[in-house]
Amino acid sequence: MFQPQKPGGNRNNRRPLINMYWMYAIIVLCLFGLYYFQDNSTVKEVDWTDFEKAATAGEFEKITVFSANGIAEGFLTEQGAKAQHMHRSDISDADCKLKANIPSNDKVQDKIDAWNAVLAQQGKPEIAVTYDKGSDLMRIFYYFGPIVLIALFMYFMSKRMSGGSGGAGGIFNVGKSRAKVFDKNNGPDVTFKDVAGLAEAKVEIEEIVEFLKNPQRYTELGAKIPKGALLVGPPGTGKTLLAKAVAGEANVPFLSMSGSDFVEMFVGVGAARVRDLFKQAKEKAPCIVFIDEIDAVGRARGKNPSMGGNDERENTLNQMLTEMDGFGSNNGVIILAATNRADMLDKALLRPGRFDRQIFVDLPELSDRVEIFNVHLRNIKCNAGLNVEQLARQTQGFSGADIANVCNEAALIAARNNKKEVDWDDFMAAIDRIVGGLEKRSRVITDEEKFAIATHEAGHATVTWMTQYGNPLVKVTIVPRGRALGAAWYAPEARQIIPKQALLDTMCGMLAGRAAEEVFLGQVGTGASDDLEKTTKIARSLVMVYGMSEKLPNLNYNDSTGQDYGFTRPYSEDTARTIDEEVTRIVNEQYERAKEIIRVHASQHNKIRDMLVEREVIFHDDVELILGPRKWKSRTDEIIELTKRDEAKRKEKQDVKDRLEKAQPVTPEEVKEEPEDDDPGTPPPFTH
Ligand code: NHX
Ligand code: ZN
Repeated sequence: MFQPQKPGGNRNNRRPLINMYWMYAIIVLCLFGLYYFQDNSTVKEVDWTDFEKAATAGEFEKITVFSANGIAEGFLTEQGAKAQHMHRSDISDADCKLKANIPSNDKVQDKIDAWNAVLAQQGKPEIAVTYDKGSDLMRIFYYFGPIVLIALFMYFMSKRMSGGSGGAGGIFNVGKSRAKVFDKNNGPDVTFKDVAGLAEAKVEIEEIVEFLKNPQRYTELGAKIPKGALLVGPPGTGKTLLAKAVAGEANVPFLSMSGSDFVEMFVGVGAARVRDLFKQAKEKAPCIVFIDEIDAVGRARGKNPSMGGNDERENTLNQMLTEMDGFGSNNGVIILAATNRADMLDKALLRPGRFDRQIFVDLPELSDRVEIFNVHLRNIKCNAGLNVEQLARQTQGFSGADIANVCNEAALIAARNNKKEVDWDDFMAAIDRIVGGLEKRSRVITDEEKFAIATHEAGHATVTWMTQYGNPLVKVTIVPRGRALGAAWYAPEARQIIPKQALLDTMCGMLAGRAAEEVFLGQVGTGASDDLEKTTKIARSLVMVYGMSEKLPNLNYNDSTGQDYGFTRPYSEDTARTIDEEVTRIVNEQYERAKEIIRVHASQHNKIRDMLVEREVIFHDDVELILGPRKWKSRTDEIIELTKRDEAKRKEKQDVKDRLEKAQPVTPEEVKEEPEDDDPGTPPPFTH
């Protein structure tokens, strides 16, 4: 382990002394060495008498004596090799040798002298002798070298896997946390300025940065620093962005991890990673740990152990619970976590002392969307007259990520059309693209089909126009887009509370396409499947979630905790049948109502249908010309009016304030000037 370094210390000499390339080089060299020193000869072991016989027969060229081992090797001449029935290998051109143990009582040199004397008598050449004393070491290396090399190799491999800041994978490393560590030098360059909207969430999260920067401000008053905060909200609303901004602003180390990083096949690995993450965090304290998508581990633990469930995940969760609020103190470590399903999380995780505070990150409101658009439009060359507020109004229900996508898509569309700047039409096309998919003008549609599609869409338009809570219509189109052949586009209204009648009106409008087909075509087609699916879902939640049906009032059979009841329903068979009956009845009632509205407004419907067949796309104002102004004011208009009124009030106040400030005593020079400028009694020059 490295010693903790002093802040001033040089952090750069952490490089290992021998790096991996040197290791490879050494291994290759050793292999070459082995090959070079290797005894690549053909050897026959014989006993001493045979060795002696060969020597006296003059079959040896030379003899090497390994005195330490008591071995003699005789190198055979060509004839000698033949006589011993040995062959020189063609490939290695190796020597042929005879090898024998020297009898311990013999004096080798005397023996060889004797042999040479015999050979001299026969007129044959003498045998040369060399003595090799140091063969022991060579031999040991020869036998143990490869093992040592393999051991070294494995040591360095494991070292390399565990080393480095990235914390690469590898079998030696499964229990290590895979947190990405950011600090002052390599932090994400996101600040709170880059976070548009989310005003309330920002206040809370900015406070967390404060906790880390000067904790004594809070501890002096006896307050405990919170352990963690949970960022909750739908996807794309900027939870991760907020966390990144904290990292960018806090100036403390920031450990980022995803909940799924804890999940692994092996038993105990998740818990080990949690332990390691917290160990790492404590070493770096004060610091922030960010766990994205915490529901991957934090989902509520199953109730019945017989189901088996996911023991491994539960172990991981238990480890996290103990780490966050165990006996060990982890001062100066604040844990941020993000999820889009807070209701699914284990209750133990949400208890004070763990994630004490939940920060809701909601879909952006109108004013937030204006801000978000402004952030994303900073880098986009757009038309100077672009009405950002109108854009924000057209993107009700969009998340921050969706808006970013709209801006980018608009720029792409403008570029495709070789425009110099991105204008309103590009943004509209981008929104349509994102909501409805790609336009498919190439789809072949017969006139008969076109008529049917127009009938269906005109039905939607007519009925929503004529119901109180029908969403304000934006346009109706029979241009195929994505999977749809046609569509009626609405600006969905942002409601906090939805009255029952609004649900009924929505269903009525959705069923109106099918209803128009039945009324005017005499038969219905398959196309309305999506409408029916949505309608049935609404009807079902009206009965089961909102408790609004007559037969099952004020009952909620919804399970918002996400905890499964196994395969049992929390209601009886009778209730199940009643639910089905109520859903059926409600849908039927709305279908009949839609048909009724269409019959009453048949002539207008047909006008809209014909206009659609002719123009393919018609807009709000065209429909208004045919159906007349709507009886009910749209909530959006109301909100706009409210905002305008607030704005006017604010301006008025500001004006009063300004005037008061001006009326205050001022310096003599200003007093001199002022009457000339502001005197209302002075008539304009040209009236003289
Ligand atoms: C088909 N599409 O699948 C053809 C190509 C009744 C005039 N054979 O209700 O286009 O029939 O008011 C999301 C959005 C399926 C999911 C639209 C899944 C459409 C759409 C089927 C108009 N407009 N139906 C509508 C339509 C079809 C479908 C969808 C979806 C039609 C209807 C699609
Ligand atoms: Zn439809």
